Amino acid sequence: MGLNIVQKIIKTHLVEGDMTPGKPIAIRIDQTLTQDATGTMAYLHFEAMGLPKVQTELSVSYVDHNTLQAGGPENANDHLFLQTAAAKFGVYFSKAGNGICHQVHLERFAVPGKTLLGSDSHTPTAGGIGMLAIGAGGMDVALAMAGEPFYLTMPKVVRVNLYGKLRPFVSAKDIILELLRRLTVKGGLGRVFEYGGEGVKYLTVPERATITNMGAELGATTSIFPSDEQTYLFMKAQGREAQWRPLQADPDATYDEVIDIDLSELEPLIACPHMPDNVKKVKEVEGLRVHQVAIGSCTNSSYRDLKTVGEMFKRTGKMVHPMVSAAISPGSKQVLRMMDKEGYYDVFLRAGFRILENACGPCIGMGFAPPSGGVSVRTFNRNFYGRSGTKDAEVYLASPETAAATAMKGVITDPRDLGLEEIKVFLPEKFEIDDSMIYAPAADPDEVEIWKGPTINYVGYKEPLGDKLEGEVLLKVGDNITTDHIIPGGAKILPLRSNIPAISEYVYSVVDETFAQRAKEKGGGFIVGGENYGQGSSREHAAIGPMYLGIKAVIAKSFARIHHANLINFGILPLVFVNKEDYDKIDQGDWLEIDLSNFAPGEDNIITVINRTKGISIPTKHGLNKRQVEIIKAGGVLAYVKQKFEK
Ligand code: MIC
Ligand code: SF4
Repeated sequence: MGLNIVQKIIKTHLVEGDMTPGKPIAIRIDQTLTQDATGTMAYLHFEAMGLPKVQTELSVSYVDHNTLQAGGPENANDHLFLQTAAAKFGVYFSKAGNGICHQVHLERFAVPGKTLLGSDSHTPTAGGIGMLAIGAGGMDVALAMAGEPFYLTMPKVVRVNLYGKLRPFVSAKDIILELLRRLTVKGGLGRVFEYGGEGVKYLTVPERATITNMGAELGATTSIFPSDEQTYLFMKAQGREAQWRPLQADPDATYDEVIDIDLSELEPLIACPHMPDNVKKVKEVEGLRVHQVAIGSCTNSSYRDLKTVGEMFKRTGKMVHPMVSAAISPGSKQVLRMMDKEGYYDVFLRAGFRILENACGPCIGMGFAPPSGGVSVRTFNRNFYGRSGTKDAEVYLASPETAAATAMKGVITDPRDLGLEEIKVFLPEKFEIDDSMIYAPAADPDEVEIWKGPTINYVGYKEPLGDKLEGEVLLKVGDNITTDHIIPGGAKILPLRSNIPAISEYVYSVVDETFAQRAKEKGGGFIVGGENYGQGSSREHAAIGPMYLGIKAVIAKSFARIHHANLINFGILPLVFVNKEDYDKIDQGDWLEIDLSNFAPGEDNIITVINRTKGISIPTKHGLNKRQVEIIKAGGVLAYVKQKFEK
């Protein structure tokens, strides 16, 4: 029987399991990537494992998230730590100023047919080149660097059939927004989206990467495109044609589900506040007054995206509207140099754009926050409540075309209304290749001393749970809680990513300011959540912080994949209500007891939660496999692998 692309890659990397959807498997990881906000922890974990050198084919450490701290040495301390750790452990280091990890990885390192594990939820960006690229917590990435396989649930493979051709001013972003509109932020759970069909050949690698990038917002394990002529052209323009290889699904490949999208029917779409799946036609919200426009992020900051914006301003001769503050953050130094070379830097400056650093910047609330109650139109992938840095801002997500038209008019504008002729951006023959800010690992690691500033404060695991858990429900939350709710981003909190006691003070601070204090006073306890608990980012601080505050278990209706894995890694028991209505039978402040003496692997094993306050018993399931149960029992994965490495 023929194989699809996902099965082909998994088959050649399979270490455990048999590719039955829904069953646990383990795969070998060829490449890893980290970024600074999660990377500090990843290398601290790796150091704690006690190995001299990474075991992967290639590992890269990027600095792109916390680049411009306003006062305080934390960022600079982290960067130095990361640079010295990379040099010592055999990892390439991409310095701040070189670009956003996903954009740079696509340009310089990603290879079709290989596996990539990254400590960032948008790692699937590299699926645009035909890589099986998965986001995970820093601990899982540290384990992969240590040569351990990556454990996951064999996903269902969804074939997304693209046919027809996009109309002018409708672009890749609209394709993924259409999927989010149809499937919602939960629609991708346990699935990989494999793109195919006639429409694929018209999409360049960076356009494909926009789609696989934002596939993360579907909750998908990852997304992937075939490796074809387009892939070859992109890699050739990067001077990497020698690394190209073709990768296609067999003609008789089968899929668990199929979705059809007629590209010729799509029109410009926009995700409205405060969820990426709150998608409407641009036409439906046209005319809304906008205060700022931001073009950039790992979703839409490629050569193609910026050149399209540049051409729109050049051809209309328009300026940014006087009442709009508009900014561009290029995806990488390469993109910036291309813009410079082709004269678009000048176009942007003349048009009145602010040019921000080529980094994550405003996407993670690092500056450029909207005014109070303001409306911001962004080409990014997330518009979660408060993420922009302004609590009451209204953030919309759209294509570069829509963002550019909106910046000109000062109100949300359908780019087709500008009356411009179609803009076609072709790949350049050769990109401006400049790897001068990427450093190879040290030739002699013994000569490198890892530099650790005083703001780096590591806590990797805690005491094992024991046989009986008891305590108070410290917080009860609703559906779709994001990791941004659990550990917010932003200029104040991000610099604390390598300081666990300090960052833990901010756990759930946007939901309930007194949470951390209460957790400490009560000596820990429980959290109760709704559906899709922990969606969004890969940040394991959303598990480490609660662990540090003594959270023993999270009981929810369902969990998002990466956060679920992160909870287990840090010894917090994730329990799922057997009957969803039981969610109503626990209130904040209730006293719970959980007997773990029969805690054993098994999908259907029941764990009874006794609500002492209400005098009732509530059945829950953990669904954990043998390895996961052992990890919880050991007090976290670090303690677990240490036992294993010592044997
Ligand atoms: C994000 O987009 O939320 C981040 C910041 O890139 C995170 C990682 C982090 O919190 O460090 C992600 O997506 O995984
Ligand atoms: Fe950076 Fe934003 Fe992409 Fe996360 S989503 S990696 S913060 S640009």
